[in-house]
Amino acid sequence: MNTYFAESELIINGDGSIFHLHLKPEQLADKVILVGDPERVALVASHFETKECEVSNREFLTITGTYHGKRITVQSTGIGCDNIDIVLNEMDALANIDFQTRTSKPQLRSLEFVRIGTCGGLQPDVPTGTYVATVKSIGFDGLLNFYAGRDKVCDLSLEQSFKDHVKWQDKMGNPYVSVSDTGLLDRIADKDMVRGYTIACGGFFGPQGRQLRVPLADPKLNEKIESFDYDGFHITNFEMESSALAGLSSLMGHKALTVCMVIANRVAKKAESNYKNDIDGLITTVLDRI
Ligand code: R1P
Ligand code: URA
Repeated sequence: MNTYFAESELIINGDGSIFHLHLKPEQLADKVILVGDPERVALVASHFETKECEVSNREFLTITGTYHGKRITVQSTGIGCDNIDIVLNEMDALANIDFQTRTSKPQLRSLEFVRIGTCGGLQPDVPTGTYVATVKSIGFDGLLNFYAGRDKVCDLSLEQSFKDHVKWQDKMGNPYVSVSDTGLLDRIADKDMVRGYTIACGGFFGPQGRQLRVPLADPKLNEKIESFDYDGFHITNFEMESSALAGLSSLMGHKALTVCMVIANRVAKKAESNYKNDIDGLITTVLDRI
């Protein structure tokens, strides 16, 4: 049976564009670069030789164009996994739902998502300026727990080892471990990138162990995260979107990878706030390899 997606479930604007992104199906490329900051969209698109459309609504700015002949959409997501839920579901709908009949198309159109982000380094060997590619992502955000296939796409063994190692407190939610696409990882994460496990947090302060004036539920959590070792991998970095991106992509039949530039090192207690020009190196590297 082909499910009919009612107006309330799949909201389409009067001009035929999807509710939040304001994008129309024909404006989406198969290769998608996701960035948090809308300003980073312009930086990515400054390398395009052609630009076919530029659309914006709220924090969601989209440009589709070509780089060395490859058709690419670059999309800002804003901050957090809640926005990844919107962007991934709306892009999947643009690709795989017929907006006229409001039913799924017969053939899956699989998209490639590469997120170019910034992150905090959690090990001494990932100083500011390092490029980190996420092999697996531990989601502190909880988003994937609301989807039925969660256990089939998550690494449950890593999930349990992590919880045991840090003596996870259930009141902090239920972390899940999503897995990046290995083909994208092999294509994009060359020797110029460190491969590691990433924690995607539902916040920049408390969930990442930054204590300003409000005390934390577990002040020792970051120390325990830093000492965790699984299959020779360490947890290299904190950011805020990779878990939902990899998890939802797996559930939808898409491919996803997150690569980030380290802008703060939590062990060395150093930060680089003036990073916006430096991230261009990571952008061109990804554009060449995507
Ligand atoms: C926090 O400052 C934001 O920066 C990181 C985090 O994931 C979070 O979105 O990524 P972006 O620079 O891509 O936004
Ligand atoms: N983004 C994060 O989420 N954390 C950091 O420490 C730096 C960038």
